[in-house]
Amino acid sequence: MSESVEELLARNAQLVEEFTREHLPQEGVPRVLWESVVYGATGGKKLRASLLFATAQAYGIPEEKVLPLAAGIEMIHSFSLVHDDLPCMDNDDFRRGKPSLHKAFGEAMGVLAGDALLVEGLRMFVNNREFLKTFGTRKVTAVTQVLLEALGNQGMVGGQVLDLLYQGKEVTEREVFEIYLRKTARFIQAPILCGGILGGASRKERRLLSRFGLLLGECFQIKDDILDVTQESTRLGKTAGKDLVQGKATLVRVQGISKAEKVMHHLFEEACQILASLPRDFATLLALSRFVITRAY
Ligand code: GRG
Repeated sequence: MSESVEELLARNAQLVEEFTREHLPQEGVPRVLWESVVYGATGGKKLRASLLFATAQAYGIPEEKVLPLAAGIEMIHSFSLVHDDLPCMDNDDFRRGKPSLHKAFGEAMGVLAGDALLVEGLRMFVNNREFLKTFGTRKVTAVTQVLLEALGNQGMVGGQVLDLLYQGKEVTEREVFEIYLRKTARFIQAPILCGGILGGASRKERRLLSRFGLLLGECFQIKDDILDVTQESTRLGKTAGKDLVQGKATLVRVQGISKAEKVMHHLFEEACQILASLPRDFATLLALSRFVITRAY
């Protein structure tokens, strides 16, 4: 790879954000709604889109073919952040280096633009004729199912509820991983698995990609929790140090930073072994995965 991972992420971010702005319907839509949705979808690392691009690339699929899905996934991810920042959730005023959506547009728009990011995020690829023509209804239905499962009660919504229920309580490592798995890991796994599905991966390859994706998702959340206690808000683009203040159930709280780091590296090793066992060139996916555990933001 001639470009750095940071350059790759920046290039992908531009691609995804331009596509989103171009394809988000404006006709008959209140201006404030369109603007707040674009505001919510703008910024961030675009890691999930990049994971999809990298997996699809290993199956010979160029970025532009999966762009509608990449944009949709990032909009849905943005929805989770917008709602997570609301006063009734994690109550955060700062996200992606700018005021949270509800701070910029008011609380009601925080709720409504969040809703719109989910629905319009799904429409981005389900309604895209070119995407349907390229991959066919069976594959598009399969990736939609993967995303809905990752987001539903057994996925992100359930994980967020556990996150709230365990707040301020004594928790075990197992309970922490239950939150990680649902709240974060399944939606990191999803774009990787979707790339495999669209690429026609065999059942065995899909099983290995799923396992790899979950391990990477757990690494991602552990790193996120470590950064929360070690990094500055300005570098993170969100308020640092909140987990301890809010009594969040994190591995750092249960085990300390150094043990959490060891666990993360152990999970990462397992993930790398799985990727290496797959008969494809996953160099870009591997580079992105290394970024997940070494990143500073
Ligand atoms: C979205 C179905 C659904 C329900 C909403 C509010 C909520 C329920 C869930 C919150 C989930 C959440 C905020 C998980 C945390 C995952 C996490 C650490 C996200 C940060 O991801 P980055 O660092 O963000 O990739 P950027 O800004 O770079 O895109």
